[in-house]
Amino acid sequence: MAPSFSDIVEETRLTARALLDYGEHFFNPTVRLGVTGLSRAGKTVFITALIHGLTRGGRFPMFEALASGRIARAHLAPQPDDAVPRFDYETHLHTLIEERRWPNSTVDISELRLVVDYQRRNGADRTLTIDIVDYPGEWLLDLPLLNKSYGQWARKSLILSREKPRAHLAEQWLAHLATLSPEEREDEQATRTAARLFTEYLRACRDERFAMSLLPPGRFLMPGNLASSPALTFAPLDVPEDGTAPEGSLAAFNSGPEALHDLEAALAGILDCFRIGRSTIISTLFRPRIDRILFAATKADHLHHLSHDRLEAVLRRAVTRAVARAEATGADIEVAAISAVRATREAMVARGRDKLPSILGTPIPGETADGETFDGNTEVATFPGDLPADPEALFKGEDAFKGLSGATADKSDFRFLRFRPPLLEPDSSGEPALPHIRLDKALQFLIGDRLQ
Ligand SMILES: Nc1nc2c(ncn2[C@@H]2O[C@H](COP(=O)(O)OP(=O)(O)OP(=O)(O)O)[C@@H](O)[C@H]2O)c(=O)[nH]1
Ligand SMILES: [Mg+2]
Repeated sequence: MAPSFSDIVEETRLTARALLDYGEHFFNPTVRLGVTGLSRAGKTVFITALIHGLTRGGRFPMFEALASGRIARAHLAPQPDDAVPRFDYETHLHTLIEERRWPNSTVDISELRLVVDYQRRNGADRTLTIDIVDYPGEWLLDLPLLNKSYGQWARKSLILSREKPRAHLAEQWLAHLATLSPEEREDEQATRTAARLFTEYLRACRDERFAMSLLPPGRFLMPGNLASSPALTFAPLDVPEDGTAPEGSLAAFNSGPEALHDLEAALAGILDCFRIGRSTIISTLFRPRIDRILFAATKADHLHHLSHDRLEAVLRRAVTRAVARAEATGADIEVAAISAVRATREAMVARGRDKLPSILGTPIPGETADGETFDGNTEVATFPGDLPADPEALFKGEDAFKGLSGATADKSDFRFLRFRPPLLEPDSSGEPALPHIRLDKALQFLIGDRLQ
């Protein structure tokens, strides 16, 4: 059939529109800033501090475009994706500054769009749009699930739950499991109970500080908008790794396609934000890709700056393999010890005849050290200790790092006090800037060249 006149007009309009988008995008590009890390890594704090610094004009000497005055203004704009809630920047900021508390752990994905009006070095006025996504770090635990079958996942979860130290946390769930037979008729109540007990067990593992990176799905712990939905009403059953479930059976119900489908969609969405690789002109314009990766140790304010070099060395050692993989894709890599919201100050504190490089901060109410419990109002000085000169020492042999999971609370290494966000003095502009460590350097690396 010959195209009608209106089709041709429509076609032309669409083409023109595409070209316009192309031109728009070329001169005023959009970057997506993916912030990723396990739960408690500092993603939400980082994003909040970054937005505050850009919109309010933070103290960012190393972030050239801002320091040299080429950024006219940065403001929040409606985000492009209607299906995703907006990142609650205002509440997070209020919590940090007014209440001097850290934001709550994130329970669902959210997104924010930031528009930066700036002047290029050659004088031309331009706009850079930055889209930022925040999500619960626990969801990351689910990435390996994407290429596992229900049988494989159930098998592995069961083996882990029967090992020390998890076995006693799993008792209730395992007792219930013993009453179920995978071939039995499907039974929603039994599955709900299994899912609830399994979730309680996962939560106990997390709270008891056992290595949780082995415990997907994290989506059970941070269900977001899937809370008590059928998508999360499943649990591991004692099934063979590659068996098939009889129709209508409990096993079929648990491994039903709908159960994992939504998890998969959410994860694929996150992964899309983080696709890595060299780009062609077309893919630069139409597909997200990663050309820069910053590996950050996020709470550098827990150490005196004299130790920051060592902290960076430890981080570099820890991410060696990830860096090698990322480098192969052509992305630029940087490793940095930063603090998005600096909660401490530094001082030399006399101990005996020595002067020790110490940090001062207000411990969160309820934190304890040397038998003392803090009330949340008192500032204390602590000497955080030295990291080893050779980072290898933390990874091998006798002195290997025990972390929080491998030892009891008082025996684990480098157990830091958690401090409240800093008390801020309003400056001349009224709204105080947030103190930080190298957040400007991080920004310069991540988006500096987009503002040339
Ligand atoms: N001292 C200090 N503590 C920080 C800093 N950033 C984060 N924290 C601490 O780390 C905790 C976790 O930070 P969040 O930003 O909520 O972590 P997250 O990665 O968003 O965690 P989820 O939402 O659970 O995925 C906070 O509650 C603070 O205790 C920082 O710059 N300095
Ligand atoms: Mg968070």
